[in-house]
Amino acid sequence: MFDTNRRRVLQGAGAMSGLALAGCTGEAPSAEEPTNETEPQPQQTEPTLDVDRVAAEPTDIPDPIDRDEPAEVDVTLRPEEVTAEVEDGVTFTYMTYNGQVPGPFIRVRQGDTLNVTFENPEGNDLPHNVDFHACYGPGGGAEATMTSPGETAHLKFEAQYPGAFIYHCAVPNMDMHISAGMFGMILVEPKEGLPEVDQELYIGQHELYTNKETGAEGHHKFDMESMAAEEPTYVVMNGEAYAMTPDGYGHAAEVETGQTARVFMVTGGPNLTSSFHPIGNVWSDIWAEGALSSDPERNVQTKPVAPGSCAVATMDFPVPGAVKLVDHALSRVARKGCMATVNATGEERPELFDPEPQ
Ligand SMILES: [Cu+2]
Repeated sequence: MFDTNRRRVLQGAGAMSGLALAGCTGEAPSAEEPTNETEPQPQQTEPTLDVDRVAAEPTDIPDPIDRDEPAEVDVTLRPEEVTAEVEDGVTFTYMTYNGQVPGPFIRVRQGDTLNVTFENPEGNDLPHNVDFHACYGPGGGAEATMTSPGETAHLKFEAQYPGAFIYHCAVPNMDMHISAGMFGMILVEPKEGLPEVDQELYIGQHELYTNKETGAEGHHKFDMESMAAEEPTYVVMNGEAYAMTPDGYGHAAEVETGQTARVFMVTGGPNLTSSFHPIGNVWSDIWAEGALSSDPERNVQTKPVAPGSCAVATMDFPVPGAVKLVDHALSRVARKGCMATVNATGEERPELFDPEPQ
């Protein structure tokens, strides 16, 4: 599907703007310009912050669907190019859907029709689009939504099959755009709905490839070479290093012991598979690939979530304490920013877990 569409997307991009094609050779907006040392160069100014936070709020998920009939659902996606912090003192110019990474959580029911408005803001530098994996149709809608800055496109499709699916930018430099943050999840609930849980969480993992060392202060520019080599500077959950931990914005969620939580996980990549694991817990049920038509696997420790795929998992919290959600390729956790925590509070249960047995 990709290959047959790619040429046409390339042609479309070329017709609308040379920027995307220029980017193919590495002349992306943040790439280094050659300098002429005999002439004075203009003062290089570092981009200023556009937003305080690019990390999607993990609990910002539409409510479960309470309908027996199909509906038409309006969705507006705006590709927004914003400079924000990856961690304290480190800035990066992200490409996002609606200013957050991952993009807005879209929730529909099998059989619903989506009316998508795709608004590429005037102030952007690049063309963008969206490919929904929940969509039967060329490029998942990528060609229909291909827009240059200042253009708006519309797409209508029926979500015919249930599951949790990624959506992502699919311009010619799609790896760069996804790595800069352009991915999110669309959940197509089965007609019968999902089992009830107490909390739902939205987590997206992806890699940032920059021209500086991990943690080096200042503005990091996008780096094509390290992306081609698949050697990321950061591997993050929800766009920023350790955003959803007590060192960042706080726990991804607070639960009480005895409650259940459902984690919606999407791996944007563009290159690395997440070995998704809850430290001090287990995936009680997990629908690999987000394939909700299948039966879940039970009590799974670590589940690969490939780039361009999702997982839907439930967790139980019989005892209190923080659970760390990680990619079990642990150098990404220890050195590159990849962790989110969920904190369970409640009565100690020494008969189940006793850290200081007498
Ligand atoms: Cu894009």
